[in-house]
Amino acid sequence: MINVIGLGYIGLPTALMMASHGVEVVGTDYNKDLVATLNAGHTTFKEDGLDELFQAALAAGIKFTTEYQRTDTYIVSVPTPYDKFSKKVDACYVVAAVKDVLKVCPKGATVVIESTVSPGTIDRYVRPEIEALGFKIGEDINLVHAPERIIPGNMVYELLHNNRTIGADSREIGEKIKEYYASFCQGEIVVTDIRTAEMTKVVENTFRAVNIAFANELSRICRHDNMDVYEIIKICNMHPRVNILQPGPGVGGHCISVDPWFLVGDYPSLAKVIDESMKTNDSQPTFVLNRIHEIMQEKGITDNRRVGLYGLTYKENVDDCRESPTLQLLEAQERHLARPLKCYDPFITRDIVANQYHDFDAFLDDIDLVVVMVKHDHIKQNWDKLKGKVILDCHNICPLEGTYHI
Ligand code: SAJ
Repeated sequence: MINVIGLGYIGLPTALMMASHGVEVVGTDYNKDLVATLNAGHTTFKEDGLDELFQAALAAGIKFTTEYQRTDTYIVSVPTPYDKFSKKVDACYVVAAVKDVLKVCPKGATVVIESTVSPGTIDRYVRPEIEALGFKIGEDINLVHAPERIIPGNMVYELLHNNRTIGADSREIGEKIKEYYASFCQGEIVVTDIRTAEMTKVVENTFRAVNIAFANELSRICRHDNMDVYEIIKICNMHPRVNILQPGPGVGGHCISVDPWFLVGDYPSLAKVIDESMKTNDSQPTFVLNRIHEIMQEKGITDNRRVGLYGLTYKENVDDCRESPTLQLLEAQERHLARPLKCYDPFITRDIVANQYHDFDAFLDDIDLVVVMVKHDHIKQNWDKLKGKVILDCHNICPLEGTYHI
């Protein structure tokens, strides 16, 4: 039996996937409300195919509880927050989960850490805690790091099809854990050591962050001299060895906007390109804010109560607002003491910011300038309603004449 610890964005789909592929699974989370919701037959967030997967896992007998189980294999997928000042990963939840496992597990059990950690975290923070409690790693307990790679918005598909990495101290344990993942994963599964696995995960997200920063920087260069960045990227990407990503209003989510900082925090004198890239991405919402001011002046809009931000989530078609560019923009705007801009997001039904609307038409009625911060499918189906508005499109998706871009 596998006990999955932490039933969030990664733990839940992983637990469901294994359960629906014949592995006996118990999911544990310290959040009683979350466990109660799952036990009442409801998922806790939206993803294509997640509800169907949930039903299949329930039919296969998955259980949810707040208690750690006594078993031989654990998968830990708890959050790894990062300290905004030191830029270092905070492994406290991982360490706490491993310590709780040690209280109940039999000798020789294996703990698979799926949470993203910076290279060296397991050596520096997890091993010493285990050893301090008198356990011998490799005999009393085995450690594995199997970082996830699934992308929010397409998680279920990617869980099934992505290649995976498993880092283990011993080949034998690595191969044993590989079998569990192979129960559902159709991609290739590479077994390596723990430090390599830690590094690959952070490097993958850093690669994307640096490349988004490049696109964002191009958007500023092009804006400075009135060139069309999208046309330029489109043409460049026709070169067989060029593949530039898209500029946007900033980078959000809990991965690309966070993980690369771990490398900057741990290697401040070495991670120069990464540091600059992260600063570029982090200042992109302020760049959009300046664009809003420019357009307001050009169009004679003097009152920022007539400006509305469309989209609060960190990217399209998800309901996750963590580190979202819109929230970053609002924070930057607050520093100028202006009245908060109006906001609307079809995916966010609870109130999370001031001046948030829950009705799209009412939102549009109250504004003259719409800033498209997120390219939800919803807005692509509603361009008609935006006719007559001034539009700042941060993603180059609006077909209407006269649309402004970043
Ligand atoms: N973005 C751009 N321009 C682009 C692509 C993305 O501005 O061309 C922005 C998005 O709008 C968003 C942010 O970047 O704000 C991040 O979105 P994303 O779709 O690039 O990535 P995430 O954070 O949803 O998921 C990433 C993925 N990592 C990589 O693609 C290398 C995913 O595979 C990881 O599993 C996930 O991080 C994670 O959990 O680490």
